[in-house]
Amino acid sequence: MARTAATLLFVMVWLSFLQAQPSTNIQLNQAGFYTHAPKIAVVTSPAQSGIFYLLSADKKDTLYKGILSAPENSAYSSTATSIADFSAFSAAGVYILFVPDAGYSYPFNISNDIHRALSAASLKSYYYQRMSMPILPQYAGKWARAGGHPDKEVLIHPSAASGKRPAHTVISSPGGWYDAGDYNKYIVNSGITMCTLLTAYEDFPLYFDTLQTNIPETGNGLPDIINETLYNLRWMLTMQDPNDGGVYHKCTNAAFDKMIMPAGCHNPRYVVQKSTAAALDFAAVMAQASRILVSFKKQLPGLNDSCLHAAQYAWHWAKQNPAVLYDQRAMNALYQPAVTTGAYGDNNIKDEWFWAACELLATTGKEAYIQEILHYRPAVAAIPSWNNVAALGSYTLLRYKNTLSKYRQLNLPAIEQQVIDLAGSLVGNGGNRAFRTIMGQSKKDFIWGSNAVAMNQGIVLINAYLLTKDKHYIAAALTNADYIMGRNATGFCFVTGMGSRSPVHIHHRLSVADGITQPIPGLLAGGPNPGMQDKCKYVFTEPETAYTDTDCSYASNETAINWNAPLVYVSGALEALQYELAYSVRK
Ligand code: G3I
Ligand code: 9MR
Repeated sequence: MARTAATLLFVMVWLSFLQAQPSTNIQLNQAGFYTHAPKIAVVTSPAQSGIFYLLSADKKDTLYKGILSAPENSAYSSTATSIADFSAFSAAGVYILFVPDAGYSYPFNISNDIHRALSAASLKSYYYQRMSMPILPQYAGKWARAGGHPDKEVLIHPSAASGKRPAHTVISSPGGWYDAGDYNKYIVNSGITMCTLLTAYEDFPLYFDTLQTNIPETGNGLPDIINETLYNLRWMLTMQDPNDGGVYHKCTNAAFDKMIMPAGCHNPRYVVQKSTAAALDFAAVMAQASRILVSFKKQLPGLNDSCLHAAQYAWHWAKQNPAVLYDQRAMNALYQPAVTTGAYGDNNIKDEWFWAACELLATTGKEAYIQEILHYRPAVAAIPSWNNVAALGSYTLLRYKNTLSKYRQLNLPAIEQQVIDLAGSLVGNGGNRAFRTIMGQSKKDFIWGSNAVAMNQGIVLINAYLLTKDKHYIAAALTNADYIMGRNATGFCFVTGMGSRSPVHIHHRLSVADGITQPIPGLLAGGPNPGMQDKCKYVFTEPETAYTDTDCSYASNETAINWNAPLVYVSGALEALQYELAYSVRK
């Protein structure tokens, strides 16, 4: 009898505990909502009764009551969804949603700077990725650590041997960021990353001028987004062979380091084969950096000139070596040691030619580059990725269209139309109906690094806004921030340390090996990827749910610099533009 009573008591306590827990069946941006923006939550519990309530944070007051939309089936998982739309409510504060059959949501904010913390954390994440220097407690708190991978003695891999630098020559290539969860650095992936961060600054200088991230350089008269990118830029400069202008494809171990801290890593480091993609990506970044650094000549005398010289020298090498592709398998058949780290091999480098030519034209105004722009211009615009960088060139031509329009042969209106058409196609089909996001309306969105697809879609949409001033595009970009922050079929806010339920077991050597439970904050996880190439255990395997918060999963739960960069761009852009969203809410 006593035992039955004890069991009953246990069940009652457990039930009340469960009731007090936020429901995992209400998916929303876990940071919250801009005061004047649309506000949507998605209910994914099987039984949906039709009504939802907006409550004060203490659950005592009901502030808004609404009707859930009829359930509909999601296209890329077996999830049924109902929409709770409370866009008409706009008072700032902290709130909870209550849905009778689903329970209480996580608490969330309504405010005018809802993504400011995300914007700062996503930029700060690059400080934690810095190589060859200690990460100090006054900037990193409990994530402080010793330095590692000094890269002052890096070997020329036999694949990279040249007359003046035979195999095993020692060069110095310190600094830069770790690429991702691994400890290597890759020029190709640095290319799109640097461009995206520098472009965030070019597009929204006033916002980024004031965004401080508490890094060692903060307060030195340069914006922190520039301070941070300079750390990787200086490394990139070491990757150019001063004897011919060629650029090594990567600086790497032969094989991935174990899951240990940097200070314990002592494997030999190599620079491997020069490639045309590396030279062109390098040229593009250096050309872009050069024109931005003109504004900071006082603080950084000579650096803009050095960058421009480096860009032109790499371009010159590419012209002489126009089709040196990086094929790791072929390279390993010829040289020892075999290199098995990330390849970033790309067999179509038309877009790299286009991008580099666009950046060089925008910076120098020299007509010589127009020939390549016309030769390699894309037929349609595409969402950028590390292996498809054409849109980066288009964005730049359009950013400088006032000065470049005199080159009528560029036909800038056609390039502009391509970007607007791409944004139009993202918006035109109505997005993912079940979650009301632009992300996830095509199965093709769910690839390795799918969360970066969502953020790069966001950048296309923001560019369409900058070109047309049509504010619908900002609202569309915001739906993808909502996706990243929790309004998705997994229910995760995909940025470490943000929101109420975010990845804890990210595939990230620094976060796994440091012995600290919480991962390094501000990192964007790769996201759903039904490819599941890591062969880890996935509980859910459909396109929009194939995500697992385990450190085994490099195919869905790694982080990478090229994924975080568009998050920095989009979160900053939304902060800069949020006041434009007022139009989109019906009162
Ligand atoms: O290009 C094909 C396309 O034609 C085809 O339709 C599609 C079908 O799945 O696949 C495409 O290739 C994919 C390729 O990325 C380009 O998108 C591969 O399947 C996919 O496996 C490959 O994933 C890359 C992964 O490395 C493996 O090479 C990711 O994009 C890339 O972000 C990732 O990068 C790694 C580095 O190598 C090492 N450091 C960590 C970093 C992040 O995981
Ligand atoms: O940690 C590596 C990660 O950065 C890469 O994206 C991934 C794919 O190249 O590879 C990871 O390393 C794994 C390796 O490929 C296979 N053995 C296990 C490694 C992870 O511990």
